[in-house]
Amino acid sequence: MIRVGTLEREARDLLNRLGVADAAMSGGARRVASPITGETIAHVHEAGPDDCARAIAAAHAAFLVWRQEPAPRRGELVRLLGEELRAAKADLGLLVTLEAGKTLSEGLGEVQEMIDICDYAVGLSRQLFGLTIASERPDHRMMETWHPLGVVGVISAFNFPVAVWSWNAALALVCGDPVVWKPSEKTPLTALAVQALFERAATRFGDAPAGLSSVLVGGREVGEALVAHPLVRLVSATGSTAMGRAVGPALAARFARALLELGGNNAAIACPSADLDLTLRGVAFAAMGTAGQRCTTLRRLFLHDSVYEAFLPRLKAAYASVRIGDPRDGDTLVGPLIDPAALEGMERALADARDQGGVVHGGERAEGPGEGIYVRPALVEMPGQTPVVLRETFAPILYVMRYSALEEAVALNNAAPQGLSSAIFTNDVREAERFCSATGSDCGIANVNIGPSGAEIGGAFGGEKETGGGRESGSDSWKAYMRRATNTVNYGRTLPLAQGVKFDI
Ligand code: UN1
Repeated sequence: MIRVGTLEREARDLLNRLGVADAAMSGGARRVASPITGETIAHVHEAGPDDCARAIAAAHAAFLVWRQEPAPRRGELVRLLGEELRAAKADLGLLVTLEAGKTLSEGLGEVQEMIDICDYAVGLSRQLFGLTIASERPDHRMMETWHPLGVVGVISAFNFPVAVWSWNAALALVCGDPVVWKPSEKTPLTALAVQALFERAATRFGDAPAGLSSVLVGGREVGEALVAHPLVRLVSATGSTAMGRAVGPALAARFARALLELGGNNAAIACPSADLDLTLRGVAFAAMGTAGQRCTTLRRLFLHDSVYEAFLPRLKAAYASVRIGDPRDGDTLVGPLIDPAALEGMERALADARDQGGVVHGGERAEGPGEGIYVRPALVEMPGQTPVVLRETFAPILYVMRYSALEEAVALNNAAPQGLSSAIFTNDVREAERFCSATGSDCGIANVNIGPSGAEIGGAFGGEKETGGGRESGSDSWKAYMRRATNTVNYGRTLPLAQGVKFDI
């Protein structure tokens, strides 16, 4: 259904319901467009240098109070945030769809991911355990204690406009750290909405210090302010490898922590024993879902010689028939690209692929409402892993190649400069285990019989090489948000020195 010209009102209604004050927007200079139709849906105020300095100072003042709050009580605030998110799921999910162009199912899924990480963090607030370590000296005990770190800066990307904040914020808050957030300049509305929900939770909590969570809408200069400020102890940044190359060294120069979640050029291998029905579904979602705009999107597919002829026509048929259109319509699977620059990047990559011997299926403009940029996802048969295949293009392009031996496929998987996610489709336990082993995939995520995208929050999320090395979300990722103290306690009456050193005065 084509509905043009109503999005601004729809966005305003949603923002009102979510508790965003008109003052946060009216008279603002930054235009926010919906990728659904390309139309303007709001203008928002931008933070200037003074706003950044003020937010960071307030966050630091909050830190001095919040770090003294027992961790399980900090968890109570995150529990309330989870309740607010549950109550607002429908509205916030739709706002994600309006602002980022994801299908409604994926917009709601993103909010569910926020709820899940809140639940996780609440449990974690009672499990910030340290180790007790055997001392080599008599009457001594060694232990580790984990303390709040300080102000955490979060820089997030348009494609997961709210979930990535929550992976960081839910953990940071239970760990005792305030959060200052610079959302993508393409998606400030969802950030303002999340901040409003946080404030509701904080009001119900009662005595949360002001400045515990804040949003700074703006461009590169806001990110630079976070990265440069001496009171920001950790910056968690999601985005391009180019951005990471600027952020990482700047943080290193002042010995602050960097948690980088950068590019991905994720591959899947379909082996001779693969269940091809399951492979087809796994590949289709991972490559075409979110219009190819996840950092975990499947971009390279290696098909064994023995399955190539059987599988490729089925995949081509899925590409030719996938439903593209308004992401608010329930049967749409592929929504719009985020902006014209994304289309340019896609067209450039397809032209390069043709030059490098590729045969392109799809990739043309598709029907959609208004000025939204809709494309048919592209499937490209490549003669080998040429330079364009090794370049991450943030668009729905899947390069398909052949292989004949698993070692060769693993080497191809690992040849990308990035190392985020990967998958193998096989029913051969040797192949599956090899892929997950030290000599298998070199990525932070290596899956068996599921695609590379759509990770759950329970595992650590992130990757190696040009992906940046950071880990967010589950497992022991919380440790990045705390400082570790090793305590050696002597409960004896003598002072033996370690390593048998003598120093008798
Ligand atoms: C991203 O694209 O930045 O694993 C994050 C996934 C999601 C997160 C993607 N849970 O696809």
